[in-house]
Amino acid sequence: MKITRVEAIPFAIPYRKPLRFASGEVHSAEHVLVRVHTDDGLVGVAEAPPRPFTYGETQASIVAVLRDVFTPEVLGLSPWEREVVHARLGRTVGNPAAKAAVDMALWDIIGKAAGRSVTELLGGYTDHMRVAHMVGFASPEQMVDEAQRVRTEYGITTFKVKVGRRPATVDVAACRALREALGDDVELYVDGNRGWTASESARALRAMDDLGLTLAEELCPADDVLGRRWLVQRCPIPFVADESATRPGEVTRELLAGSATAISIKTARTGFSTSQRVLFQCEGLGVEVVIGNQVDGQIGTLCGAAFGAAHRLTAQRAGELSNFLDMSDDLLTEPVRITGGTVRVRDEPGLGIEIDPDKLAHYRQD
Ligand code: MUC
Ligand code: MG
Repeated sequence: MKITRVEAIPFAIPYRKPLRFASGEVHSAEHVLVRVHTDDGLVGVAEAPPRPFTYGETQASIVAVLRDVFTPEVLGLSPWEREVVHARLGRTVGNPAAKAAVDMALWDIIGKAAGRSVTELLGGYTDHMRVAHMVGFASPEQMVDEAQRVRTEYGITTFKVKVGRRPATVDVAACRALREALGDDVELYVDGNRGWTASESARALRAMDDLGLTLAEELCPADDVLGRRWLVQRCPIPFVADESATRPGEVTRELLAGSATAISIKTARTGFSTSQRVLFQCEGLGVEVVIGNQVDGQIGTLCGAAFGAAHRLTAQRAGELSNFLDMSDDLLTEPVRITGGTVRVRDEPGLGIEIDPDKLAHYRQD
């Protein structure tokens, strides 16, 4: 089986309401659908969500790098030769979402060829993931309303609250309002997307000490090297590295330097192959991991769920798998459903993704 063609199709689907956080905001899912074709007719599918404010990739850059740089490197290879694909794509620095989409589409093909789901191939630990919902910036009342609606409609009881605004008292008030409204049974954790300094972060953590937060993510920049290390040493809960530790080397550096004590794994930027490397690295070091969300659509959500459910360590805590709820539509013939606070992985071969041709025709931008 040989790779014969790679399609990179830009599409845009508006959000019902924008998601706002310290490093940016998302109003429309301007993603790239990646389809890898093979000579025996199997096609692998994945989605690349650019986050220009974090990694510098844009929809146009992903289409261009796939067309001009990565596709010529993989044409003629077998989808089973994943290490060769990685060695070739890895020569280019950066472009994580473009590389990850190629990797996940190859796993989709491998699953279809083997007649097994990607979750089974990766580890087969379970068939579902508990879901954590990300609550973006708004007034405390609006944030509470959203969390209550999501709990009632989808049974979700874990919430990641975006923080990192100034003054930090705004976020402290929002977290307090969420705890008071939702009670002690929900899990709350915070993600600052590098919005605060180390001292602002320390002050905010002290002010929220009684709220029972479980994780603190990227409260200040990792490049504030000594300040961040100082903060992490004082942080009473695991401090998650997300955008500061996206590759195995960065994970090692951040953890060994004492700049993080937990790691967010996002299949949108490390695919399945590198996500697995990061996961096993964290497992060996005894560090907690979270399945994060790069503001994925439903295709990306299925990828995150497939990976999370495959492994014990990722399945034991809720994964951030609900951002697609803010989108007005998606591309799948069979939409992703969250019920009882969980999402089930598809047991069809590969990722179980079928694209609705009419929806794709409607939303594609090329
Ligand atoms: C997160 O965990 O930071 C925001 C930007 C991005 O790339 O992911 C989201 C959520
Ligand atoms: Mg984050």
